[in-house]
Amino acid sequence: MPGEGTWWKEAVVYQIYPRSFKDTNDDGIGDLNGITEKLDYLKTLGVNVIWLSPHFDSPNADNGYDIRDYRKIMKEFGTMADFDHLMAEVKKRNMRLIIDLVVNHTSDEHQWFVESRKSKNNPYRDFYIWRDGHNGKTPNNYPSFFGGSAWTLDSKTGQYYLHYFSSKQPDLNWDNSNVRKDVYDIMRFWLDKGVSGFRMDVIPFISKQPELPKLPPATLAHPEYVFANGPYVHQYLQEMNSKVLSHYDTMTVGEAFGVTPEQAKKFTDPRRHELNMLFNFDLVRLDRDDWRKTDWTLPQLKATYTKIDNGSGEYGWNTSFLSNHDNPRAVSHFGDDSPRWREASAKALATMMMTQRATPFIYQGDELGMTNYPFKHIEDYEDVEIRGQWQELVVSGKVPAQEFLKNIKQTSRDNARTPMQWTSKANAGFTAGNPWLSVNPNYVHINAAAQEHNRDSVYNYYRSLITLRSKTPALIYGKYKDIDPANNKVFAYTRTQDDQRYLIVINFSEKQLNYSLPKGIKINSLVLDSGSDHRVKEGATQLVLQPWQASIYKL
Ligand code: TEU
Ligand code: CA
Repeated sequence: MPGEGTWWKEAVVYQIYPRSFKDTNDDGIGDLNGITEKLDYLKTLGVNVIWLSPHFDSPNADNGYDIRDYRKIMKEFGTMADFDHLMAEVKKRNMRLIIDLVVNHTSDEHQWFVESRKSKNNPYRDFYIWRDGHNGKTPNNYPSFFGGSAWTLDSKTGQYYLHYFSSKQPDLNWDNSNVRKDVYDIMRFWLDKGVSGFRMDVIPFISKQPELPKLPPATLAHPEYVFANGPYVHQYLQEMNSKVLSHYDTMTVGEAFGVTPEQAKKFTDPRRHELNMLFNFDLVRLDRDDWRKTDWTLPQLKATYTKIDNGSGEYGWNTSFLSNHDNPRAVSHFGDDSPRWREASAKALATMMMTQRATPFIYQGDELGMTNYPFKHIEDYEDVEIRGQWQELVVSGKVPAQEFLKNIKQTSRDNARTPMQWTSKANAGFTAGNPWLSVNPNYVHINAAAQEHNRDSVYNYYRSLITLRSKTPALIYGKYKDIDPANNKVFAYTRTQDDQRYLIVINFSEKQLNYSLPKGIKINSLVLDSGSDHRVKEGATQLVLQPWQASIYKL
């Protein structure tokens, strides 16, 4: 198989959202020392790469995705000495750390922007994207993802600056070679400190459309497909690769909002020397229309997996993830988070997530089957995205408050951002202070302490899956094939490498089912099962599947 033996293909990644992971100084905000404290927990889980969401100096308009100084640590998270200590402790455990590279935009408080806005001829003016208004209005009709226009008028010079996200996140001008040079220096700074690569925030957006023509009406609802298709994105990534990445042993994953599975190869085919893999959004946004929750069916989900798998082609590589800090909790989204089925469905999803031909990314807390938060009022939300949309949609009278609230309860990013549930003690053991965002009240029974020593817990099932994957090359590299795409209750697929053949069967319903395997397929043995008492005979072609049962068989 091409690429066999590549560490970042064999890795299992764990995403940490530091603000919500573990607080060690009682200010209610997670910190770097909290991560260091929990490294043994992660080592025991079996993950070997940590992706750290932004840890840089930031005014936190978007929780660190607005960076003021790329070479400083966010003061709430600690100091550079804390970072160096964390780095050393990660290495001591033979783990690796990748960090978030957020360079489509900076904070408006970054020194480059502070300079840039001073005058039209400031040396940093061209670090950002400034335009005159058009007939007294914004330069074009670009919307911001966080509500309102993507343009803000700056009174100092009377020009508008571009920001795809909040007005506190001005977009950098990558067509300026000085911007690129400075970004590459930042990357080297962190690589030289020992990080093993980057998750790159909205990286396909770095190349803007020449002349910034206005968006035709058909693209207005999903401008990401226009933003991700600027003419120089591949040229810039190749330059970044040759100038920086190729000189280190790195892993790179691009957040590919606006990139279709068909376009993925152009980023990840190693012969093109750009990135290793992408986060494709088609799965996590399967049942989404912007902030609205829509329906999904199992055949649609399966078709998406097949499309993503095909998209990487023979040479490219994929990621597998069901949640992150921008999406609701996996079990609430794709499983059933009611007390009766939460654990079984969380295990079923874990099985699916961990057996794709891709590097798995586990989002903090998903290994415990943490759930969405029971939001009630708009005041319960903290996210800049929700506050912006509330202004644009509800305050303006376009959408009734109840309708908006009903949807965002399921789709809001804050669902995934509530503090990590460590114990059944006050504030889930996350902090001895006042948590920055409310702890999910279900921490009393959903927490790490309760699961670590329970053989049947979601946490220990993840451990088994990780162990199995790391010793089974076919589950990492093997060819992926959906063997029953139309079935709307059962997801069954094979992973094949030479004569090694595995079958994964997942019951996506709360009913017991009799399942006849497609013709020509018979079980050799059971390898791993999400329940405890399932038996299957050698040669079996019929299975009795328990509700939400997930099993891995050898064929
Ligand atoms: O997110 C990119 C992104 O476009 C979406 O996931 C976005 O957050 C939103 O949900 C679209 O409606 C990245 C980061 O992951 C996110 O946390 C940041 O807010 C965003 O970029 C800006 O840096
Ligand atoms: Ca703290």
